[in-house]
Amino acid sequence: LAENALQCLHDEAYDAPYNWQNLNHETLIFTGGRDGESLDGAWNFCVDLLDTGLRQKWFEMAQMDPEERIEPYDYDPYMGEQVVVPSNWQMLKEKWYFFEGSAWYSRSFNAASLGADERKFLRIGAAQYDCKIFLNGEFLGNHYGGSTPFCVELTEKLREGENWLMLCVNNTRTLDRVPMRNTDWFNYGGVYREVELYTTPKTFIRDLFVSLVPDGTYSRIAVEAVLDGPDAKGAQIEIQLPDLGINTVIASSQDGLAKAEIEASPELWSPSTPRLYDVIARLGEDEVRDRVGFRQIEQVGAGLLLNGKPLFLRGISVHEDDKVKGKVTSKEDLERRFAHAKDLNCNFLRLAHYPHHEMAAKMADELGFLLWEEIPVYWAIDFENPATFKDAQNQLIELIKRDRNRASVIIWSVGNENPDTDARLDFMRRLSETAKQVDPTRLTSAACLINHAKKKIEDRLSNYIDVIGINEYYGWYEENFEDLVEIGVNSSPDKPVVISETGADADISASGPKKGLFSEAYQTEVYEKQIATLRELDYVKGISPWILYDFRVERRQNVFQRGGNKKGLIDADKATKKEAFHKLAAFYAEKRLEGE
Ligand code: GCB
Repeated sequence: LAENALQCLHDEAYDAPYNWQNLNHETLIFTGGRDGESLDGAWNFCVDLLDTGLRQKWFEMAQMDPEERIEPYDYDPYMGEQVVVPSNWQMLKEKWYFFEGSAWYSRSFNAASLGADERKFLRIGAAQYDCKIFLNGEFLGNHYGGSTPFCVELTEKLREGENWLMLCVNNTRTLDRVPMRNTDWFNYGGVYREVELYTTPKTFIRDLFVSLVPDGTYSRIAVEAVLDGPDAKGAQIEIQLPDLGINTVIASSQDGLAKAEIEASPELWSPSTPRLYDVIARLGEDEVRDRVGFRQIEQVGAGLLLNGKPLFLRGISVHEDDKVKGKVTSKEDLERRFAHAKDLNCNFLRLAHYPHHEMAAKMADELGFLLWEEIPVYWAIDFENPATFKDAQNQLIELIKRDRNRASVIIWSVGNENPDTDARLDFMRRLSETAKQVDPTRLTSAACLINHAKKKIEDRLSNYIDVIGINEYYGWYEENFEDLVEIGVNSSPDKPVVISETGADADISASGPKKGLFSEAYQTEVYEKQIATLRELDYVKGISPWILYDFRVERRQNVFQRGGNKKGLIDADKATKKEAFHKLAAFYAEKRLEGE
């Protein structure tokens, strides 16, 4: 008791020793072509609203029969309730629906003894939001950010035989996080993407970036590999692209970086010809693989060019959300998503407002869709706070490192609808610069601001990004449609504009209205007017209306919303299309005929 009381006096310090944020983009490993050992399936689970676990150090508890224990204790890490990983706890039991706080996951796994030349890594696809990892009673690391993968090396800590892994995952919305407390999507918690173990040689390929040199000649492929381990310096890495007849060796420099530009004339990747090439990289016994498309995306004045040809983005925005599974993404879910995008005659998807499952971009590569990927720098976050910047920047780098071999991804978006303050400008300008440093082959964007008083696109951030995203809700939040026309006249941006959002709610359930706001008829009318107006704005180089499916959100509770944002062109059942779906599909069919 005394100890507990003392801890209460120093409450703010209870989790300090576990908050290193040492699991970040630097500890990620490249997993393409590697065989992982899945740790998905049943894990022991317990919610911990008061963070007692960190205070009492539950992770240190010895494995013993409960009847043998000589101290009182509040948790059974080796037994108790079970959940399936990946999952969001909100979707599993009603009592966890609005739970925000820490939850503990634990399970054992067996490990053979590691060979002298082996290393072992744990990779977690995503955990919302703060995840602390403990192995055999010891704290190994902590990751911030709810939608990007992270890795921790287990090599030195692994035991032969049974090992106990424990995760403390916290989804509390706080002022310093990215996003912070107020969003328009549901705050799902938990380990909701795959968990795997990987074994590599001591010196191995930590990262591999393969791209077309963006110089307009389409004649060189850039390869950049990061080698890690005692023999990384000066090591020889073999790169093969069999279909291009490439088989070459690159020597790494003193810091283990192997870089080269290789002459090649690949068939270019585009939505109509989504050609991918097998890439194999070998370093001694280590081998990784990927399938990579080669193409060039450019911003030239107010134009967007793909492989030198003008491009119009026929898009749709999409959240990662499912009525039954929450944020857990399956192959079937993504296949349905892309099939719906195809029905809409889209060539583009905006994956809002955070990094989606990595399978989405892999599928887009194969199927031929262009993607906008984004980090959750959403609305007003703590732009003044250096720790918040570090977190946002890390999420951005983790996303880029994960997906920069994906031809489908053309835009890194550094945020959405943020107030135009000095601190925000500095914060987001630096994010855009970071994206360019980590990946000089793609464009940057953000959903910028309209000055409604001046009826003009006006946002200082637009000077520091390549594509100006605009969310405009004429016919919904803004009543007067004529203003949109005026904005068109008043703005003459020197960069391409993409209408990253527009739309209106429609409740198509039996209790939905038949006319006026929230009716299907009203949503259709908004789309008709939007389409008519946007046809006239020649600097608009694409649109991604809001949104493909209705989605769950805590803050929408009126009689028609009932806990959901109903701006979907398809109901949350992911099957029933609304009338506006067909209007947009017809517009896009026309645009496609125009060759755009
Ligand atoms: C927006 C936000 C998006 C919301 C949408 C809405 O501007 O970017 O996250 O869901 O509006 O429905 O209000």
